[in-house]
Amino acid sequence: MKYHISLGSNVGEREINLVQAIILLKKNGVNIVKKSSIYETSPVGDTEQPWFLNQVLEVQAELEPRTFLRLAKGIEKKMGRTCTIHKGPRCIDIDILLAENKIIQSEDLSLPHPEMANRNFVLVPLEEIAGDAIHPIRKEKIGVLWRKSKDRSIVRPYVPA
Ligand code: PH2
Ligand code: MG
Ligand code: MG
Repeated sequence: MKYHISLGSNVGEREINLVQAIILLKKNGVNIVKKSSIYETSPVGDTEQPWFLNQVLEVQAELEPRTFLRLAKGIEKKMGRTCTIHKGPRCIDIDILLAENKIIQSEDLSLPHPEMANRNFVLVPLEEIAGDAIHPIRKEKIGVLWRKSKDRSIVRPYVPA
């Protein structure tokens, strides 16, 4: 199944954390098909935390959505996600955005990701690699969601120091 996933890091060596997450995904049989650029983004929600690096991937994995979710959570844990503050700083956050046109609404997993259309840090990199993808509930392309987004947080290309 094809998935679009979002990576985010705002603690430690942020770029290395993104690279490490990709290495661990590959090790677990996930094929990386496309990678967006890396963006530096202002925090959404709790703004009293460091800026993030965010990236979106298109991947191919022979895994059901819940199995893939478990893998993603396992990688987050392995990478030392020690912070327990909900929506607070984290070494790595791996979120499943889309699983083709699947719609899942359950306690443990919601697809499409319920906040994806409200987050510039998702829409900008997703538009870069999947501008033609259709949001299966909104039935609109990513670029349309982006133009309609009310999020005013900042998303800028990441320039390594
Ligand atoms: N993740 C959050 C909350 N806020 N803000 C940015 N810019 N990037 C994120 O990845 C992010 C966030 C919860 O997962
Ligand atoms: Mg998240
Ligand atoms: Mg998450």
